[in-house]
Amino acid sequence: MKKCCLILLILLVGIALQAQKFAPQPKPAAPPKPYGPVPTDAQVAWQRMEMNMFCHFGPNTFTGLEWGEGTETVDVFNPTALDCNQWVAVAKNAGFQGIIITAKHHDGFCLWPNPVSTHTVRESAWRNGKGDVLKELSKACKQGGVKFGIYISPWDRNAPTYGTDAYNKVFLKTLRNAHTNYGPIFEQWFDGANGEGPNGKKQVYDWKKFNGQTKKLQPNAVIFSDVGPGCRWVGNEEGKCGRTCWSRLDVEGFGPGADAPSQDTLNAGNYNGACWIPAETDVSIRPGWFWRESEHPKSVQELLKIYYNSVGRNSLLLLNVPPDNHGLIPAEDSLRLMEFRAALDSIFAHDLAKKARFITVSDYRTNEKCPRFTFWNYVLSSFSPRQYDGYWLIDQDYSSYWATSDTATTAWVQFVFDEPQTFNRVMLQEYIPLGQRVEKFHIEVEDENGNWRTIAEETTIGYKRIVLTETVTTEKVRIVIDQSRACIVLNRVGLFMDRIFSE
Ligand code: FUL
Repeated sequence: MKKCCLILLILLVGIALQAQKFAPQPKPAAPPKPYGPVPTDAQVAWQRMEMNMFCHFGPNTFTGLEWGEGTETVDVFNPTALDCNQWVAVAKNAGFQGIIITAKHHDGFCLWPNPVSTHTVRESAWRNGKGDVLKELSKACKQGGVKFGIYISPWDRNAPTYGTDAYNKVFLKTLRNAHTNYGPIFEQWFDGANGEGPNGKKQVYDWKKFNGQTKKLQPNAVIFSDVGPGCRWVGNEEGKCGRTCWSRLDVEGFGPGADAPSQDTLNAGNYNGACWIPAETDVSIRPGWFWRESEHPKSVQELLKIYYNSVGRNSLLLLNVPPDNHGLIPAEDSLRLMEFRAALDSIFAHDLAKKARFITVSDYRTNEKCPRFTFWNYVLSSFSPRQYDGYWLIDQDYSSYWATSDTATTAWVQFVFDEPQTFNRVMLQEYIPLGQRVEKFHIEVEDENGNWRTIAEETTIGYKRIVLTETVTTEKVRIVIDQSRACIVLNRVGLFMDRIFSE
């Protein structure tokens, strides 16, 4: 008799669940309204690239200088075996989505035949003056499916007009030429550095025109400078973004170079910044920006640390990998990058969060009358997940997310597993097309006695946050958002085990 009742009960539950599957879904709740400044589509696409490769290449590659004087003879530039396809192959295999080349560094030498300069590849003996690095690299990028970006230094130690009004016109023509002949460009990099010193030449740059023309000619290019407008300098060259990092910045009254906000501000952003200007972390794989025979690439440990401190802290990583005097990425750098890639793959290939039996949330956006009975709700959702429920934190679609009701600015999501999981990295992502919201959160795990223990307390999340925790083994993990500036909108939670990096 008992057995019969049990079978009947199971059958009834089964039918109820199936019926639920076909039952009309409640009208989906309206999506959250954007909060604060939000990124453009180009900025979202840029941020999602996560890691790009910087290539410092030019006369300095051959002289060993970091800042060329501008007086070097053009024949100094003589790569004997330039092969941009090799750069692209290395970049792709390492997982970089784009390459940015120093088309003109501070010495003024142009890697393409810039018509408004006489200090270019055209004047050099290299390939009888017919060589063009931008042409070769942009073509290789297109063929390889890697995006192409350009660094052009405003500071120019060679241009005769530098320090006069006329230079702004020369610079605009220089930009125009690069932007019309080698596009599309995903990022335009404006360096704020200037070493003229108090008695040197003073150039008042026409940033309005530089940015305006760039936007017109390359509307999808994200413009980098200390203060954006597309993305900002992270404030140091050590590969370290702030633990608190807002993608917002106030630029009123500020400018690139000497007019930039403090490096601390650039590192953390402004809590109430009026503009969406995310941080970009530029750092070199070697001690210098340009190749030197005596220098060597950083270790995998150092690269992983940089990764966690940049991509893992709401910043894009622009890692400089300088080609050598042959015009090739040296074997030791390329090998190191492959080791770095293998390490990242081994850490991030297995997302343990996806193994959760239940994902319950304290709140989600809905029009349902009684949505708070979260466990049951999850059981039902596993048949056809409710929009904005916790399930969307582990799916593949970037644009699906967990979102709370408008009034819920604190909330939790809990992952329950069938068996204990061991991890030490927690990845969180906010859905940034709707702005950056979270300002305080913590992570808890349940121990074998059923006690909850906090393993991390942090501030911002942004596009991506990877929290390094102690190694824990648990069947239950809870992410608690303690403070959000508007309702919570997260599109990813991941749990990973890193057996390689140790601090
Ligand atoms: C700095 C420059 O002075 C360095 O040479 C390098 O190009 C780095 C990326 O930016 O401001």
